Amino acid sequence: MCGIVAYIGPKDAVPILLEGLQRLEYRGYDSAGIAVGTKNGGIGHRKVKGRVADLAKALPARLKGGLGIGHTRWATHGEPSDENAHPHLDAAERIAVVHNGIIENADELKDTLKGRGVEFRSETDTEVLAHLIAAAVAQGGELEDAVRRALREVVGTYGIAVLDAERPDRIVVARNGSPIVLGIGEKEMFAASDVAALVRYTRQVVHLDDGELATIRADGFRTDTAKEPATLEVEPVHYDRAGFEHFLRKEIHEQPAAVGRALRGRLDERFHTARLGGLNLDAREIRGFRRVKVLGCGSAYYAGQIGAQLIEELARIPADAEPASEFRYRNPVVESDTLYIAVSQSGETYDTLAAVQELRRKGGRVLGIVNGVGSAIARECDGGVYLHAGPEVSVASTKSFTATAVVFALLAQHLGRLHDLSPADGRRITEGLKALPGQIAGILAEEERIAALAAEYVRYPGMLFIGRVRGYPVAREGAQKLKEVSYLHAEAYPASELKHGPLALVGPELPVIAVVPDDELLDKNLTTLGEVRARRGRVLMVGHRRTDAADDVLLVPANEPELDPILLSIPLQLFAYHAAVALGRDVDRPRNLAKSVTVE
Ligand code: HGA
Repeated sequence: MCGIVAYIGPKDAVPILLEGLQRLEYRGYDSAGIAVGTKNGGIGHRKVKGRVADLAKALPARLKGGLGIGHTRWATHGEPSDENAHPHLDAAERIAVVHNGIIENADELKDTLKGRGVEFRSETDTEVLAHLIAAAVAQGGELEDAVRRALREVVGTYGIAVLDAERPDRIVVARNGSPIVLGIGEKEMFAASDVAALVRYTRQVVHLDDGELATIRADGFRTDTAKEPATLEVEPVHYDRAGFEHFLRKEIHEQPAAVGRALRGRLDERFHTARLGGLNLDAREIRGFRRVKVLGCGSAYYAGQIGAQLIEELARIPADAEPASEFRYRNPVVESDTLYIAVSQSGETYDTLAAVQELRRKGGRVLGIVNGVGSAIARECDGGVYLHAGPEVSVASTKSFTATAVVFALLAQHLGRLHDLSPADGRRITEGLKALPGQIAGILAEEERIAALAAEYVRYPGMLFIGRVRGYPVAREGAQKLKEVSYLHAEAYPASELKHGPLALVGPELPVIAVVPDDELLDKNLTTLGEVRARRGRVLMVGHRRTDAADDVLLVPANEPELDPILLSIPLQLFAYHAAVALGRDVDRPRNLAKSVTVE
């Protein structure tokens, strides 16, 4: 959330900042702004409520400079407005700051600064940083030291970039809880919240550690600790819509390839298990775990719930999933014989990162299942598995959800084969995994029919999603997708819970979307559907066979029962997407949401 970009070099910074902000817009889109060091030695800036495109229109032609910082905002303190947009400047307009994060003691600091005669122009927490840094700079010394001194007064999280009109040879960046990555160019340097803003210009990057400060100059960079640049493997094309009208639809259709990548080189057909190189755990250590706890937020949590079920089924180790945000605040009991698994697409989700840090502090063993290579969570964990799903730009997650479930299946197979999963069952899972890309492509080919159903169902004010056991996390993710992008009210319940409360809501105005795999619970599920229809509730079933118990059926091919949740989720992604399109929603920029939740 909130995107930061910075540039210093021989070119005009403005188009580079704008291009970077466009690429980061999925992180926040309520307002945007840039500040540049101008030829006459001052800072020129412009910031507006709205999108990066609105900012581009509002920029005066004379705004040019060889260094600059930019920001796209997702408000936490103060409504979206021109004044609250970043960058924030001190009264003399010597210092400009962009910020991702939350300054928790901003009110106190504001009172102190006001006492010293500082006038605030915005309602943000960020503005205190501009005034604190300006005050520190006024005491003399290097900009870096002034920023460090100012940050010592701050409690909270930040990724920041700082411009000083009187030091036009550098930009200072720092991170604590919110990501900052440096990009190394030919006699030019970049910094950003996310590599998406950099890939057009460079493949050489350096990830800052928490608590670290860095300086970028046209001819290089300096970090607190010595760092080897990493080479990015993503292509700029991954951040384009490639002919699709929305990133969400593009990424739904990328799933056969994403699953193929998640599986590549990881199927061990000799021992009917999975080869997972980065776990950093030997067989004996793995056999010592008595319990597995999966942590994640939003769709990562629901994918984690599928994962916990897979581990319990295939490895027979008790496993459950919990929202990372709840876990970190409840003073968790950390057990040495529990394997903790943190799930995050970006690898920067603040609540999940905080949970990992709490676990590590208490000596817990944590694996990361993460898409963002080199991200904070990936670096903080003892080991882990990358999704290799490719960059996910859509705010509503799809391919990383699916790839996470696939990686969990591999992990569960691996743990299972170290316990009592037979070679025959191991082989069954391997064959099932190999079939997934083709089966997903088959489901995607049904898009037209799913779109037609979605267009019909949007006339209802909301929908209830239900599923039993393997179907339940699928129902939760289905409801999540629908509410995220269509804004229709959608809730998920275990099918067995329906008659304990939510059935009171069911009637001609509230349809039920039922996830019904063809497993040992089929008859129970069909009975539940009968109970819904007896109350004149319309039923859309996602499952493996046609039945009179539902009004509408979306069929998916059967796989091994343990892997069914992966396939059952796919039609519900398309259903949510087409519901949102039918309602004319801004699919890639759903209201109030942003990707990569780097604030708590
Ligand atoms: N607190 C700042 C930055 C918000 C942010 O980082 N969002 O992700 C603000 O409200 O402007």
